[in-house]
Amino acid sequence: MEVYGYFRSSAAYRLRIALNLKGLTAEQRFIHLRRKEQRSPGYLAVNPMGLVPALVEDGRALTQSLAIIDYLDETHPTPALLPRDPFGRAWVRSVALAIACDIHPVNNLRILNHLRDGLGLDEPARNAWYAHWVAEGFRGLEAMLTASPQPGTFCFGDEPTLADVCLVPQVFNAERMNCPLDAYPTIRRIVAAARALPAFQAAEPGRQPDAE
Ligand SMILES: N[C@@H](CCC(=O)N[C@@H](CS)C(=O)NCC(=O)O)C(=O)O
Repeated sequence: MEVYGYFRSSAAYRLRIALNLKGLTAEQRFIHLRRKEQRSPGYLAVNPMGLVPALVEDGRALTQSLAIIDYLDETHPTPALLPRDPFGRAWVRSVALAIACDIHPVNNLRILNHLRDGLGLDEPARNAWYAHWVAEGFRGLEAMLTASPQPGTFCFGDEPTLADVCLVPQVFNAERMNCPLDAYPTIRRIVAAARALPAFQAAEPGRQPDAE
């Protein structure tokens, strides 16, 4: 199994956490996003969308971090990253999708680059854009998590799920961009608990071989 990623990519970070939680190892291939290696013909042959992560197994490629994690959860069911009951599964997915579909994409590197190169926004304006969408997304996430149908140490109960796998990297991004997090005590509590786990620690961007 080969995983294409970049240390600072939060989507790749999700996949690293999931692999670690399941005790799986993969050969790492590093795609340097700031050098635009995601647009190289070689990588576009793996993921035509030009985004990381991607997973290649037996010569077949999978893209989209959540689809890859679903695949790993089905092929390596223990420990499960989704609850057993249908409502719990859907709820955990709703948190993961709120992050992966509603929060993450608007602050992705290519969007920020387009704000700079296509629309001429200066750095303070780009940072304000970033902080606005973090605040908007985290406001909703905080309310969702505070009303978790299974309150516990993590987003849903006392075992980490796909929701935590997505939450921790998103908070890392927000911290890196100096977004204030005081208004989100539930998010901070859950992330602190997850960060205490070795599987989450080993996936941290600063611990990756391509970290700068
Ligand atoms: N929905 C995709 C998002 C992938 C994605 O946006 N990856 C970012 C890094 S977190 C990327 O490759 N960005 C490169 C770019 O914006 O050019 C997933 O979950 O895998």
